[in-house]
Amino acid sequence: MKIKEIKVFVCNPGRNFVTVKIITDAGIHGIGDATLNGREMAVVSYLEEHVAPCLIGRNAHDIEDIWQYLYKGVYWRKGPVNMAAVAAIDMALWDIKGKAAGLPVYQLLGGKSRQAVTLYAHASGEDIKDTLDKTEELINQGFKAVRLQSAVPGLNVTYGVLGDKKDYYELQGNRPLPPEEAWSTQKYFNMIVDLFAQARERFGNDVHLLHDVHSRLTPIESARLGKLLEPYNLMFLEDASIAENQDSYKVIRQHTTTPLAIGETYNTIWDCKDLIQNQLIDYLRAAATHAGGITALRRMADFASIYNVKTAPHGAPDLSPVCFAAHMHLNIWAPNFGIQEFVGLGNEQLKQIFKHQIKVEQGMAYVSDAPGLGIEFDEEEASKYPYKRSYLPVSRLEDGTVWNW
Ligand code: CS2
Ligand code: MG
Repeated sequence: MKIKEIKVFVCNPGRNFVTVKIITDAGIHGIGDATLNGREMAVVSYLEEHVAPCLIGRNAHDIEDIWQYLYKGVYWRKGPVNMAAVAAIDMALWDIKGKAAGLPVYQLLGGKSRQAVTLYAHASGEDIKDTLDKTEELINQGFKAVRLQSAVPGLNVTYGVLGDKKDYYELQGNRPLPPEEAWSTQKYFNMIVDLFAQARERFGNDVHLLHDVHSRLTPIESARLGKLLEPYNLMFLEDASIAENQDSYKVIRQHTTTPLAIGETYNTIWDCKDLIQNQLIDYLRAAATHAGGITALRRMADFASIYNVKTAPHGAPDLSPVCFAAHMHLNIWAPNFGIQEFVGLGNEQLKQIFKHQIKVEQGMAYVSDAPGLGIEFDEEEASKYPYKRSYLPVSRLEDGTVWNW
């Protein structure tokens, strides 16, 4: 079965998504997610100009060889643009192989290790009470795990908090230039421990609580936060410090037993190998779209399982439903699956473009048994929502120093 054509689509049903479609000479096609938030067109150009021409005529069944060809054959390996392109091709090829076999992708990985995928939802608020009220709503919907992010008093904007926006699409989708947001670690520390103390006071110990530090603390500040949060038994503290410096996690680990999660910005196993084998983290957040697709995440999950590190795939609003579908197959298979981030099944436009049968009930997601990834992309519907440049924010300390957003 030969690759006959590769098409790349960019649509903006509230925010930009990049979708790859591989069409074979057998009339079977597959789709993949190549969305790199704020740098979408770099991936589009990479795919159209440098990847697609090399793949036409190749056997669509040779997923591993194509992955190796695109990874080792490029010389300038790794990186978010390159690996998002590799990821999309890889997801589409797994989709094709599943359709050709008449099997959902999880069956090709090894079948189910569980019947459903546990999700964690996002609760954010303008203050602690608002955040906890949102948390209660999610618990009442059956979610067993909730990520808490609360506005930091004294800052005009805080990561993960919607402010006056109605949803993530409105928050993320209309930034023609990078907005600049102030950050104060001191103001953050004045609030953050109280948020979790009040959460445990109000909800008890059964619900899993999580938090995303979003790389904003220095290693010793992360150690301090982890230590202060120990009484509140978080499921994990995410991106406690910057992902580039794996040595940071030696410092953090020495001081706290709060479980640590990292990986959404990682593009290959090399980015997290030392963290995993030195037991410096507890959850790996790598995403199929950013880390090279299903082939790569399967490899990372297997490596992590040797060290009892669980997977907790990234599931932010900028990962398309195609990535979520790919994660559903990986999550239902992986023996060391931990939890899946979930920000909802999207707005109405998104549901019209990306059609799937994934069910979400009581905080659990149920994978589609349709052949392949179990998701289809409506080109005509997508064409109604053209690309619109939009950036991620830039963070600055209150003295104007650029910081980690
Ligand atoms: C965040 C993401 O969901 C998360 O864990 O870190 O929302 C992140 O901010 C975005 O994916 C950036 O594009
Ligand atoms: Mg994160």
